[in-house]
Amino acid sequence: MTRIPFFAVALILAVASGCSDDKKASASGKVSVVIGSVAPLTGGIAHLGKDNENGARLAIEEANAAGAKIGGKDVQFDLISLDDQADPKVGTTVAQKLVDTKVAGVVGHLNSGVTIPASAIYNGANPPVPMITGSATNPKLTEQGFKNVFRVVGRDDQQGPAIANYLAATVKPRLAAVIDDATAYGEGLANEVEKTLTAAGVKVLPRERGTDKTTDWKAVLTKVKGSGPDAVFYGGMDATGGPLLRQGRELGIKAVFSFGDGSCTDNMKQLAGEAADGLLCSQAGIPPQAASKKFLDAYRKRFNIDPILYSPFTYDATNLLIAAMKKADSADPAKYLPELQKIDFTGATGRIAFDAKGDRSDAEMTIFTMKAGQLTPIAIIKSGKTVKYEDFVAQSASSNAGDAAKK
Ligand code: ABU
Repeated sequence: MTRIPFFAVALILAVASGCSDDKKASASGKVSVVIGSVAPLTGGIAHLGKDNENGARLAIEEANAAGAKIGGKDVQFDLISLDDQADPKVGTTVAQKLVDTKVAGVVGHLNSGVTIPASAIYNGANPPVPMITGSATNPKLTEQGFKNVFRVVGRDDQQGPAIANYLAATVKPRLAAVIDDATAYGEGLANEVEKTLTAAGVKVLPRERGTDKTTDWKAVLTKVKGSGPDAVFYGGMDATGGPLLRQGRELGIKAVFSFGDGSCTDNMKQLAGEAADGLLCSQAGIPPQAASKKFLDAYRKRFNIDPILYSPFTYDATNLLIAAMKKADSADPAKYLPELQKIDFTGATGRIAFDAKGDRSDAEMTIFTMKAGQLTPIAIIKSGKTVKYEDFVAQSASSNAGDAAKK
């Protein structure tokens, strides 16, 4: 399976339909069930989009290798991978294409600012198309009352307090600067961090802002430097966060820098070099290296690289769609959606069940630091409790989620 260009979607329709029980046979003679994967595959965060796509692709390939029967017929799962360019307008256009293609389900999108408007398109379809994001963390996504919308990572109203409380407790800043990229994700997370820091007694400077394309932060950082903060938080993705960190150090800012999940990637060492050391950052789930050994071995074998950020979650999201279809014995969204809503599934990232809003129950948050060029997990926060990462690994030693972390 290769990435399918936008113009080829119509062609795929000739052999594949995932929506009704009256599906067309694929070239293999099996009934084709089409699952959409959507993420930015071009632009500054294409590496993260590809990571998300890889997770979905691996799950589909494994399901096909194992063989599946739905409604008494042999089925083949087909992946349509589309590029939303991290752009809300492109995202809604792509979402409409997937609805028109009658995909059985969608894994995506990556960015909250794209996923939120796209979710209205999937919800407005008849029947609504189930979608699971493995990376969009803005709370608004699951506050819209859409019953077809799910997320397998945590929310920014969990992540923001997690990283801000960790920062407040360990760095004990007197004054903090908060910067965002003016996206739904970056601004929303920065708001949560600011609220938590303020509640912890930290004075926060007036908000500074760039965009999701800003790579020259010197004007913003020069202003920040003038106020002498002890801590700087940035809400945005790694393609913009890396230059921000590098330029901050070049300007002589000594503050502790901290980022959310979009900038909590190993790419930071390429983007910011030695300036990345000492960075504190969070991810809205377990670290990729703590995913199941089965997933990590298969991912490395298939793609010859390590997962970057959320591919274990898009892998699980895809498997959740497939598991719900099998349980319902139907790939018709109207028939399998009720199974997805009440699913209890153990995947590469641990046990997954959804609450009434479609959020993952009891999602973990991980705090990392960059040490000697290595993004290193320090602590896991779950159900309001913070445990050292080594203790989390020891506690979960017998579970799937802990196996790989021991390596
Ligand atoms: N959660 C970080 C990146 C994706 C987003 O929520 O926009």
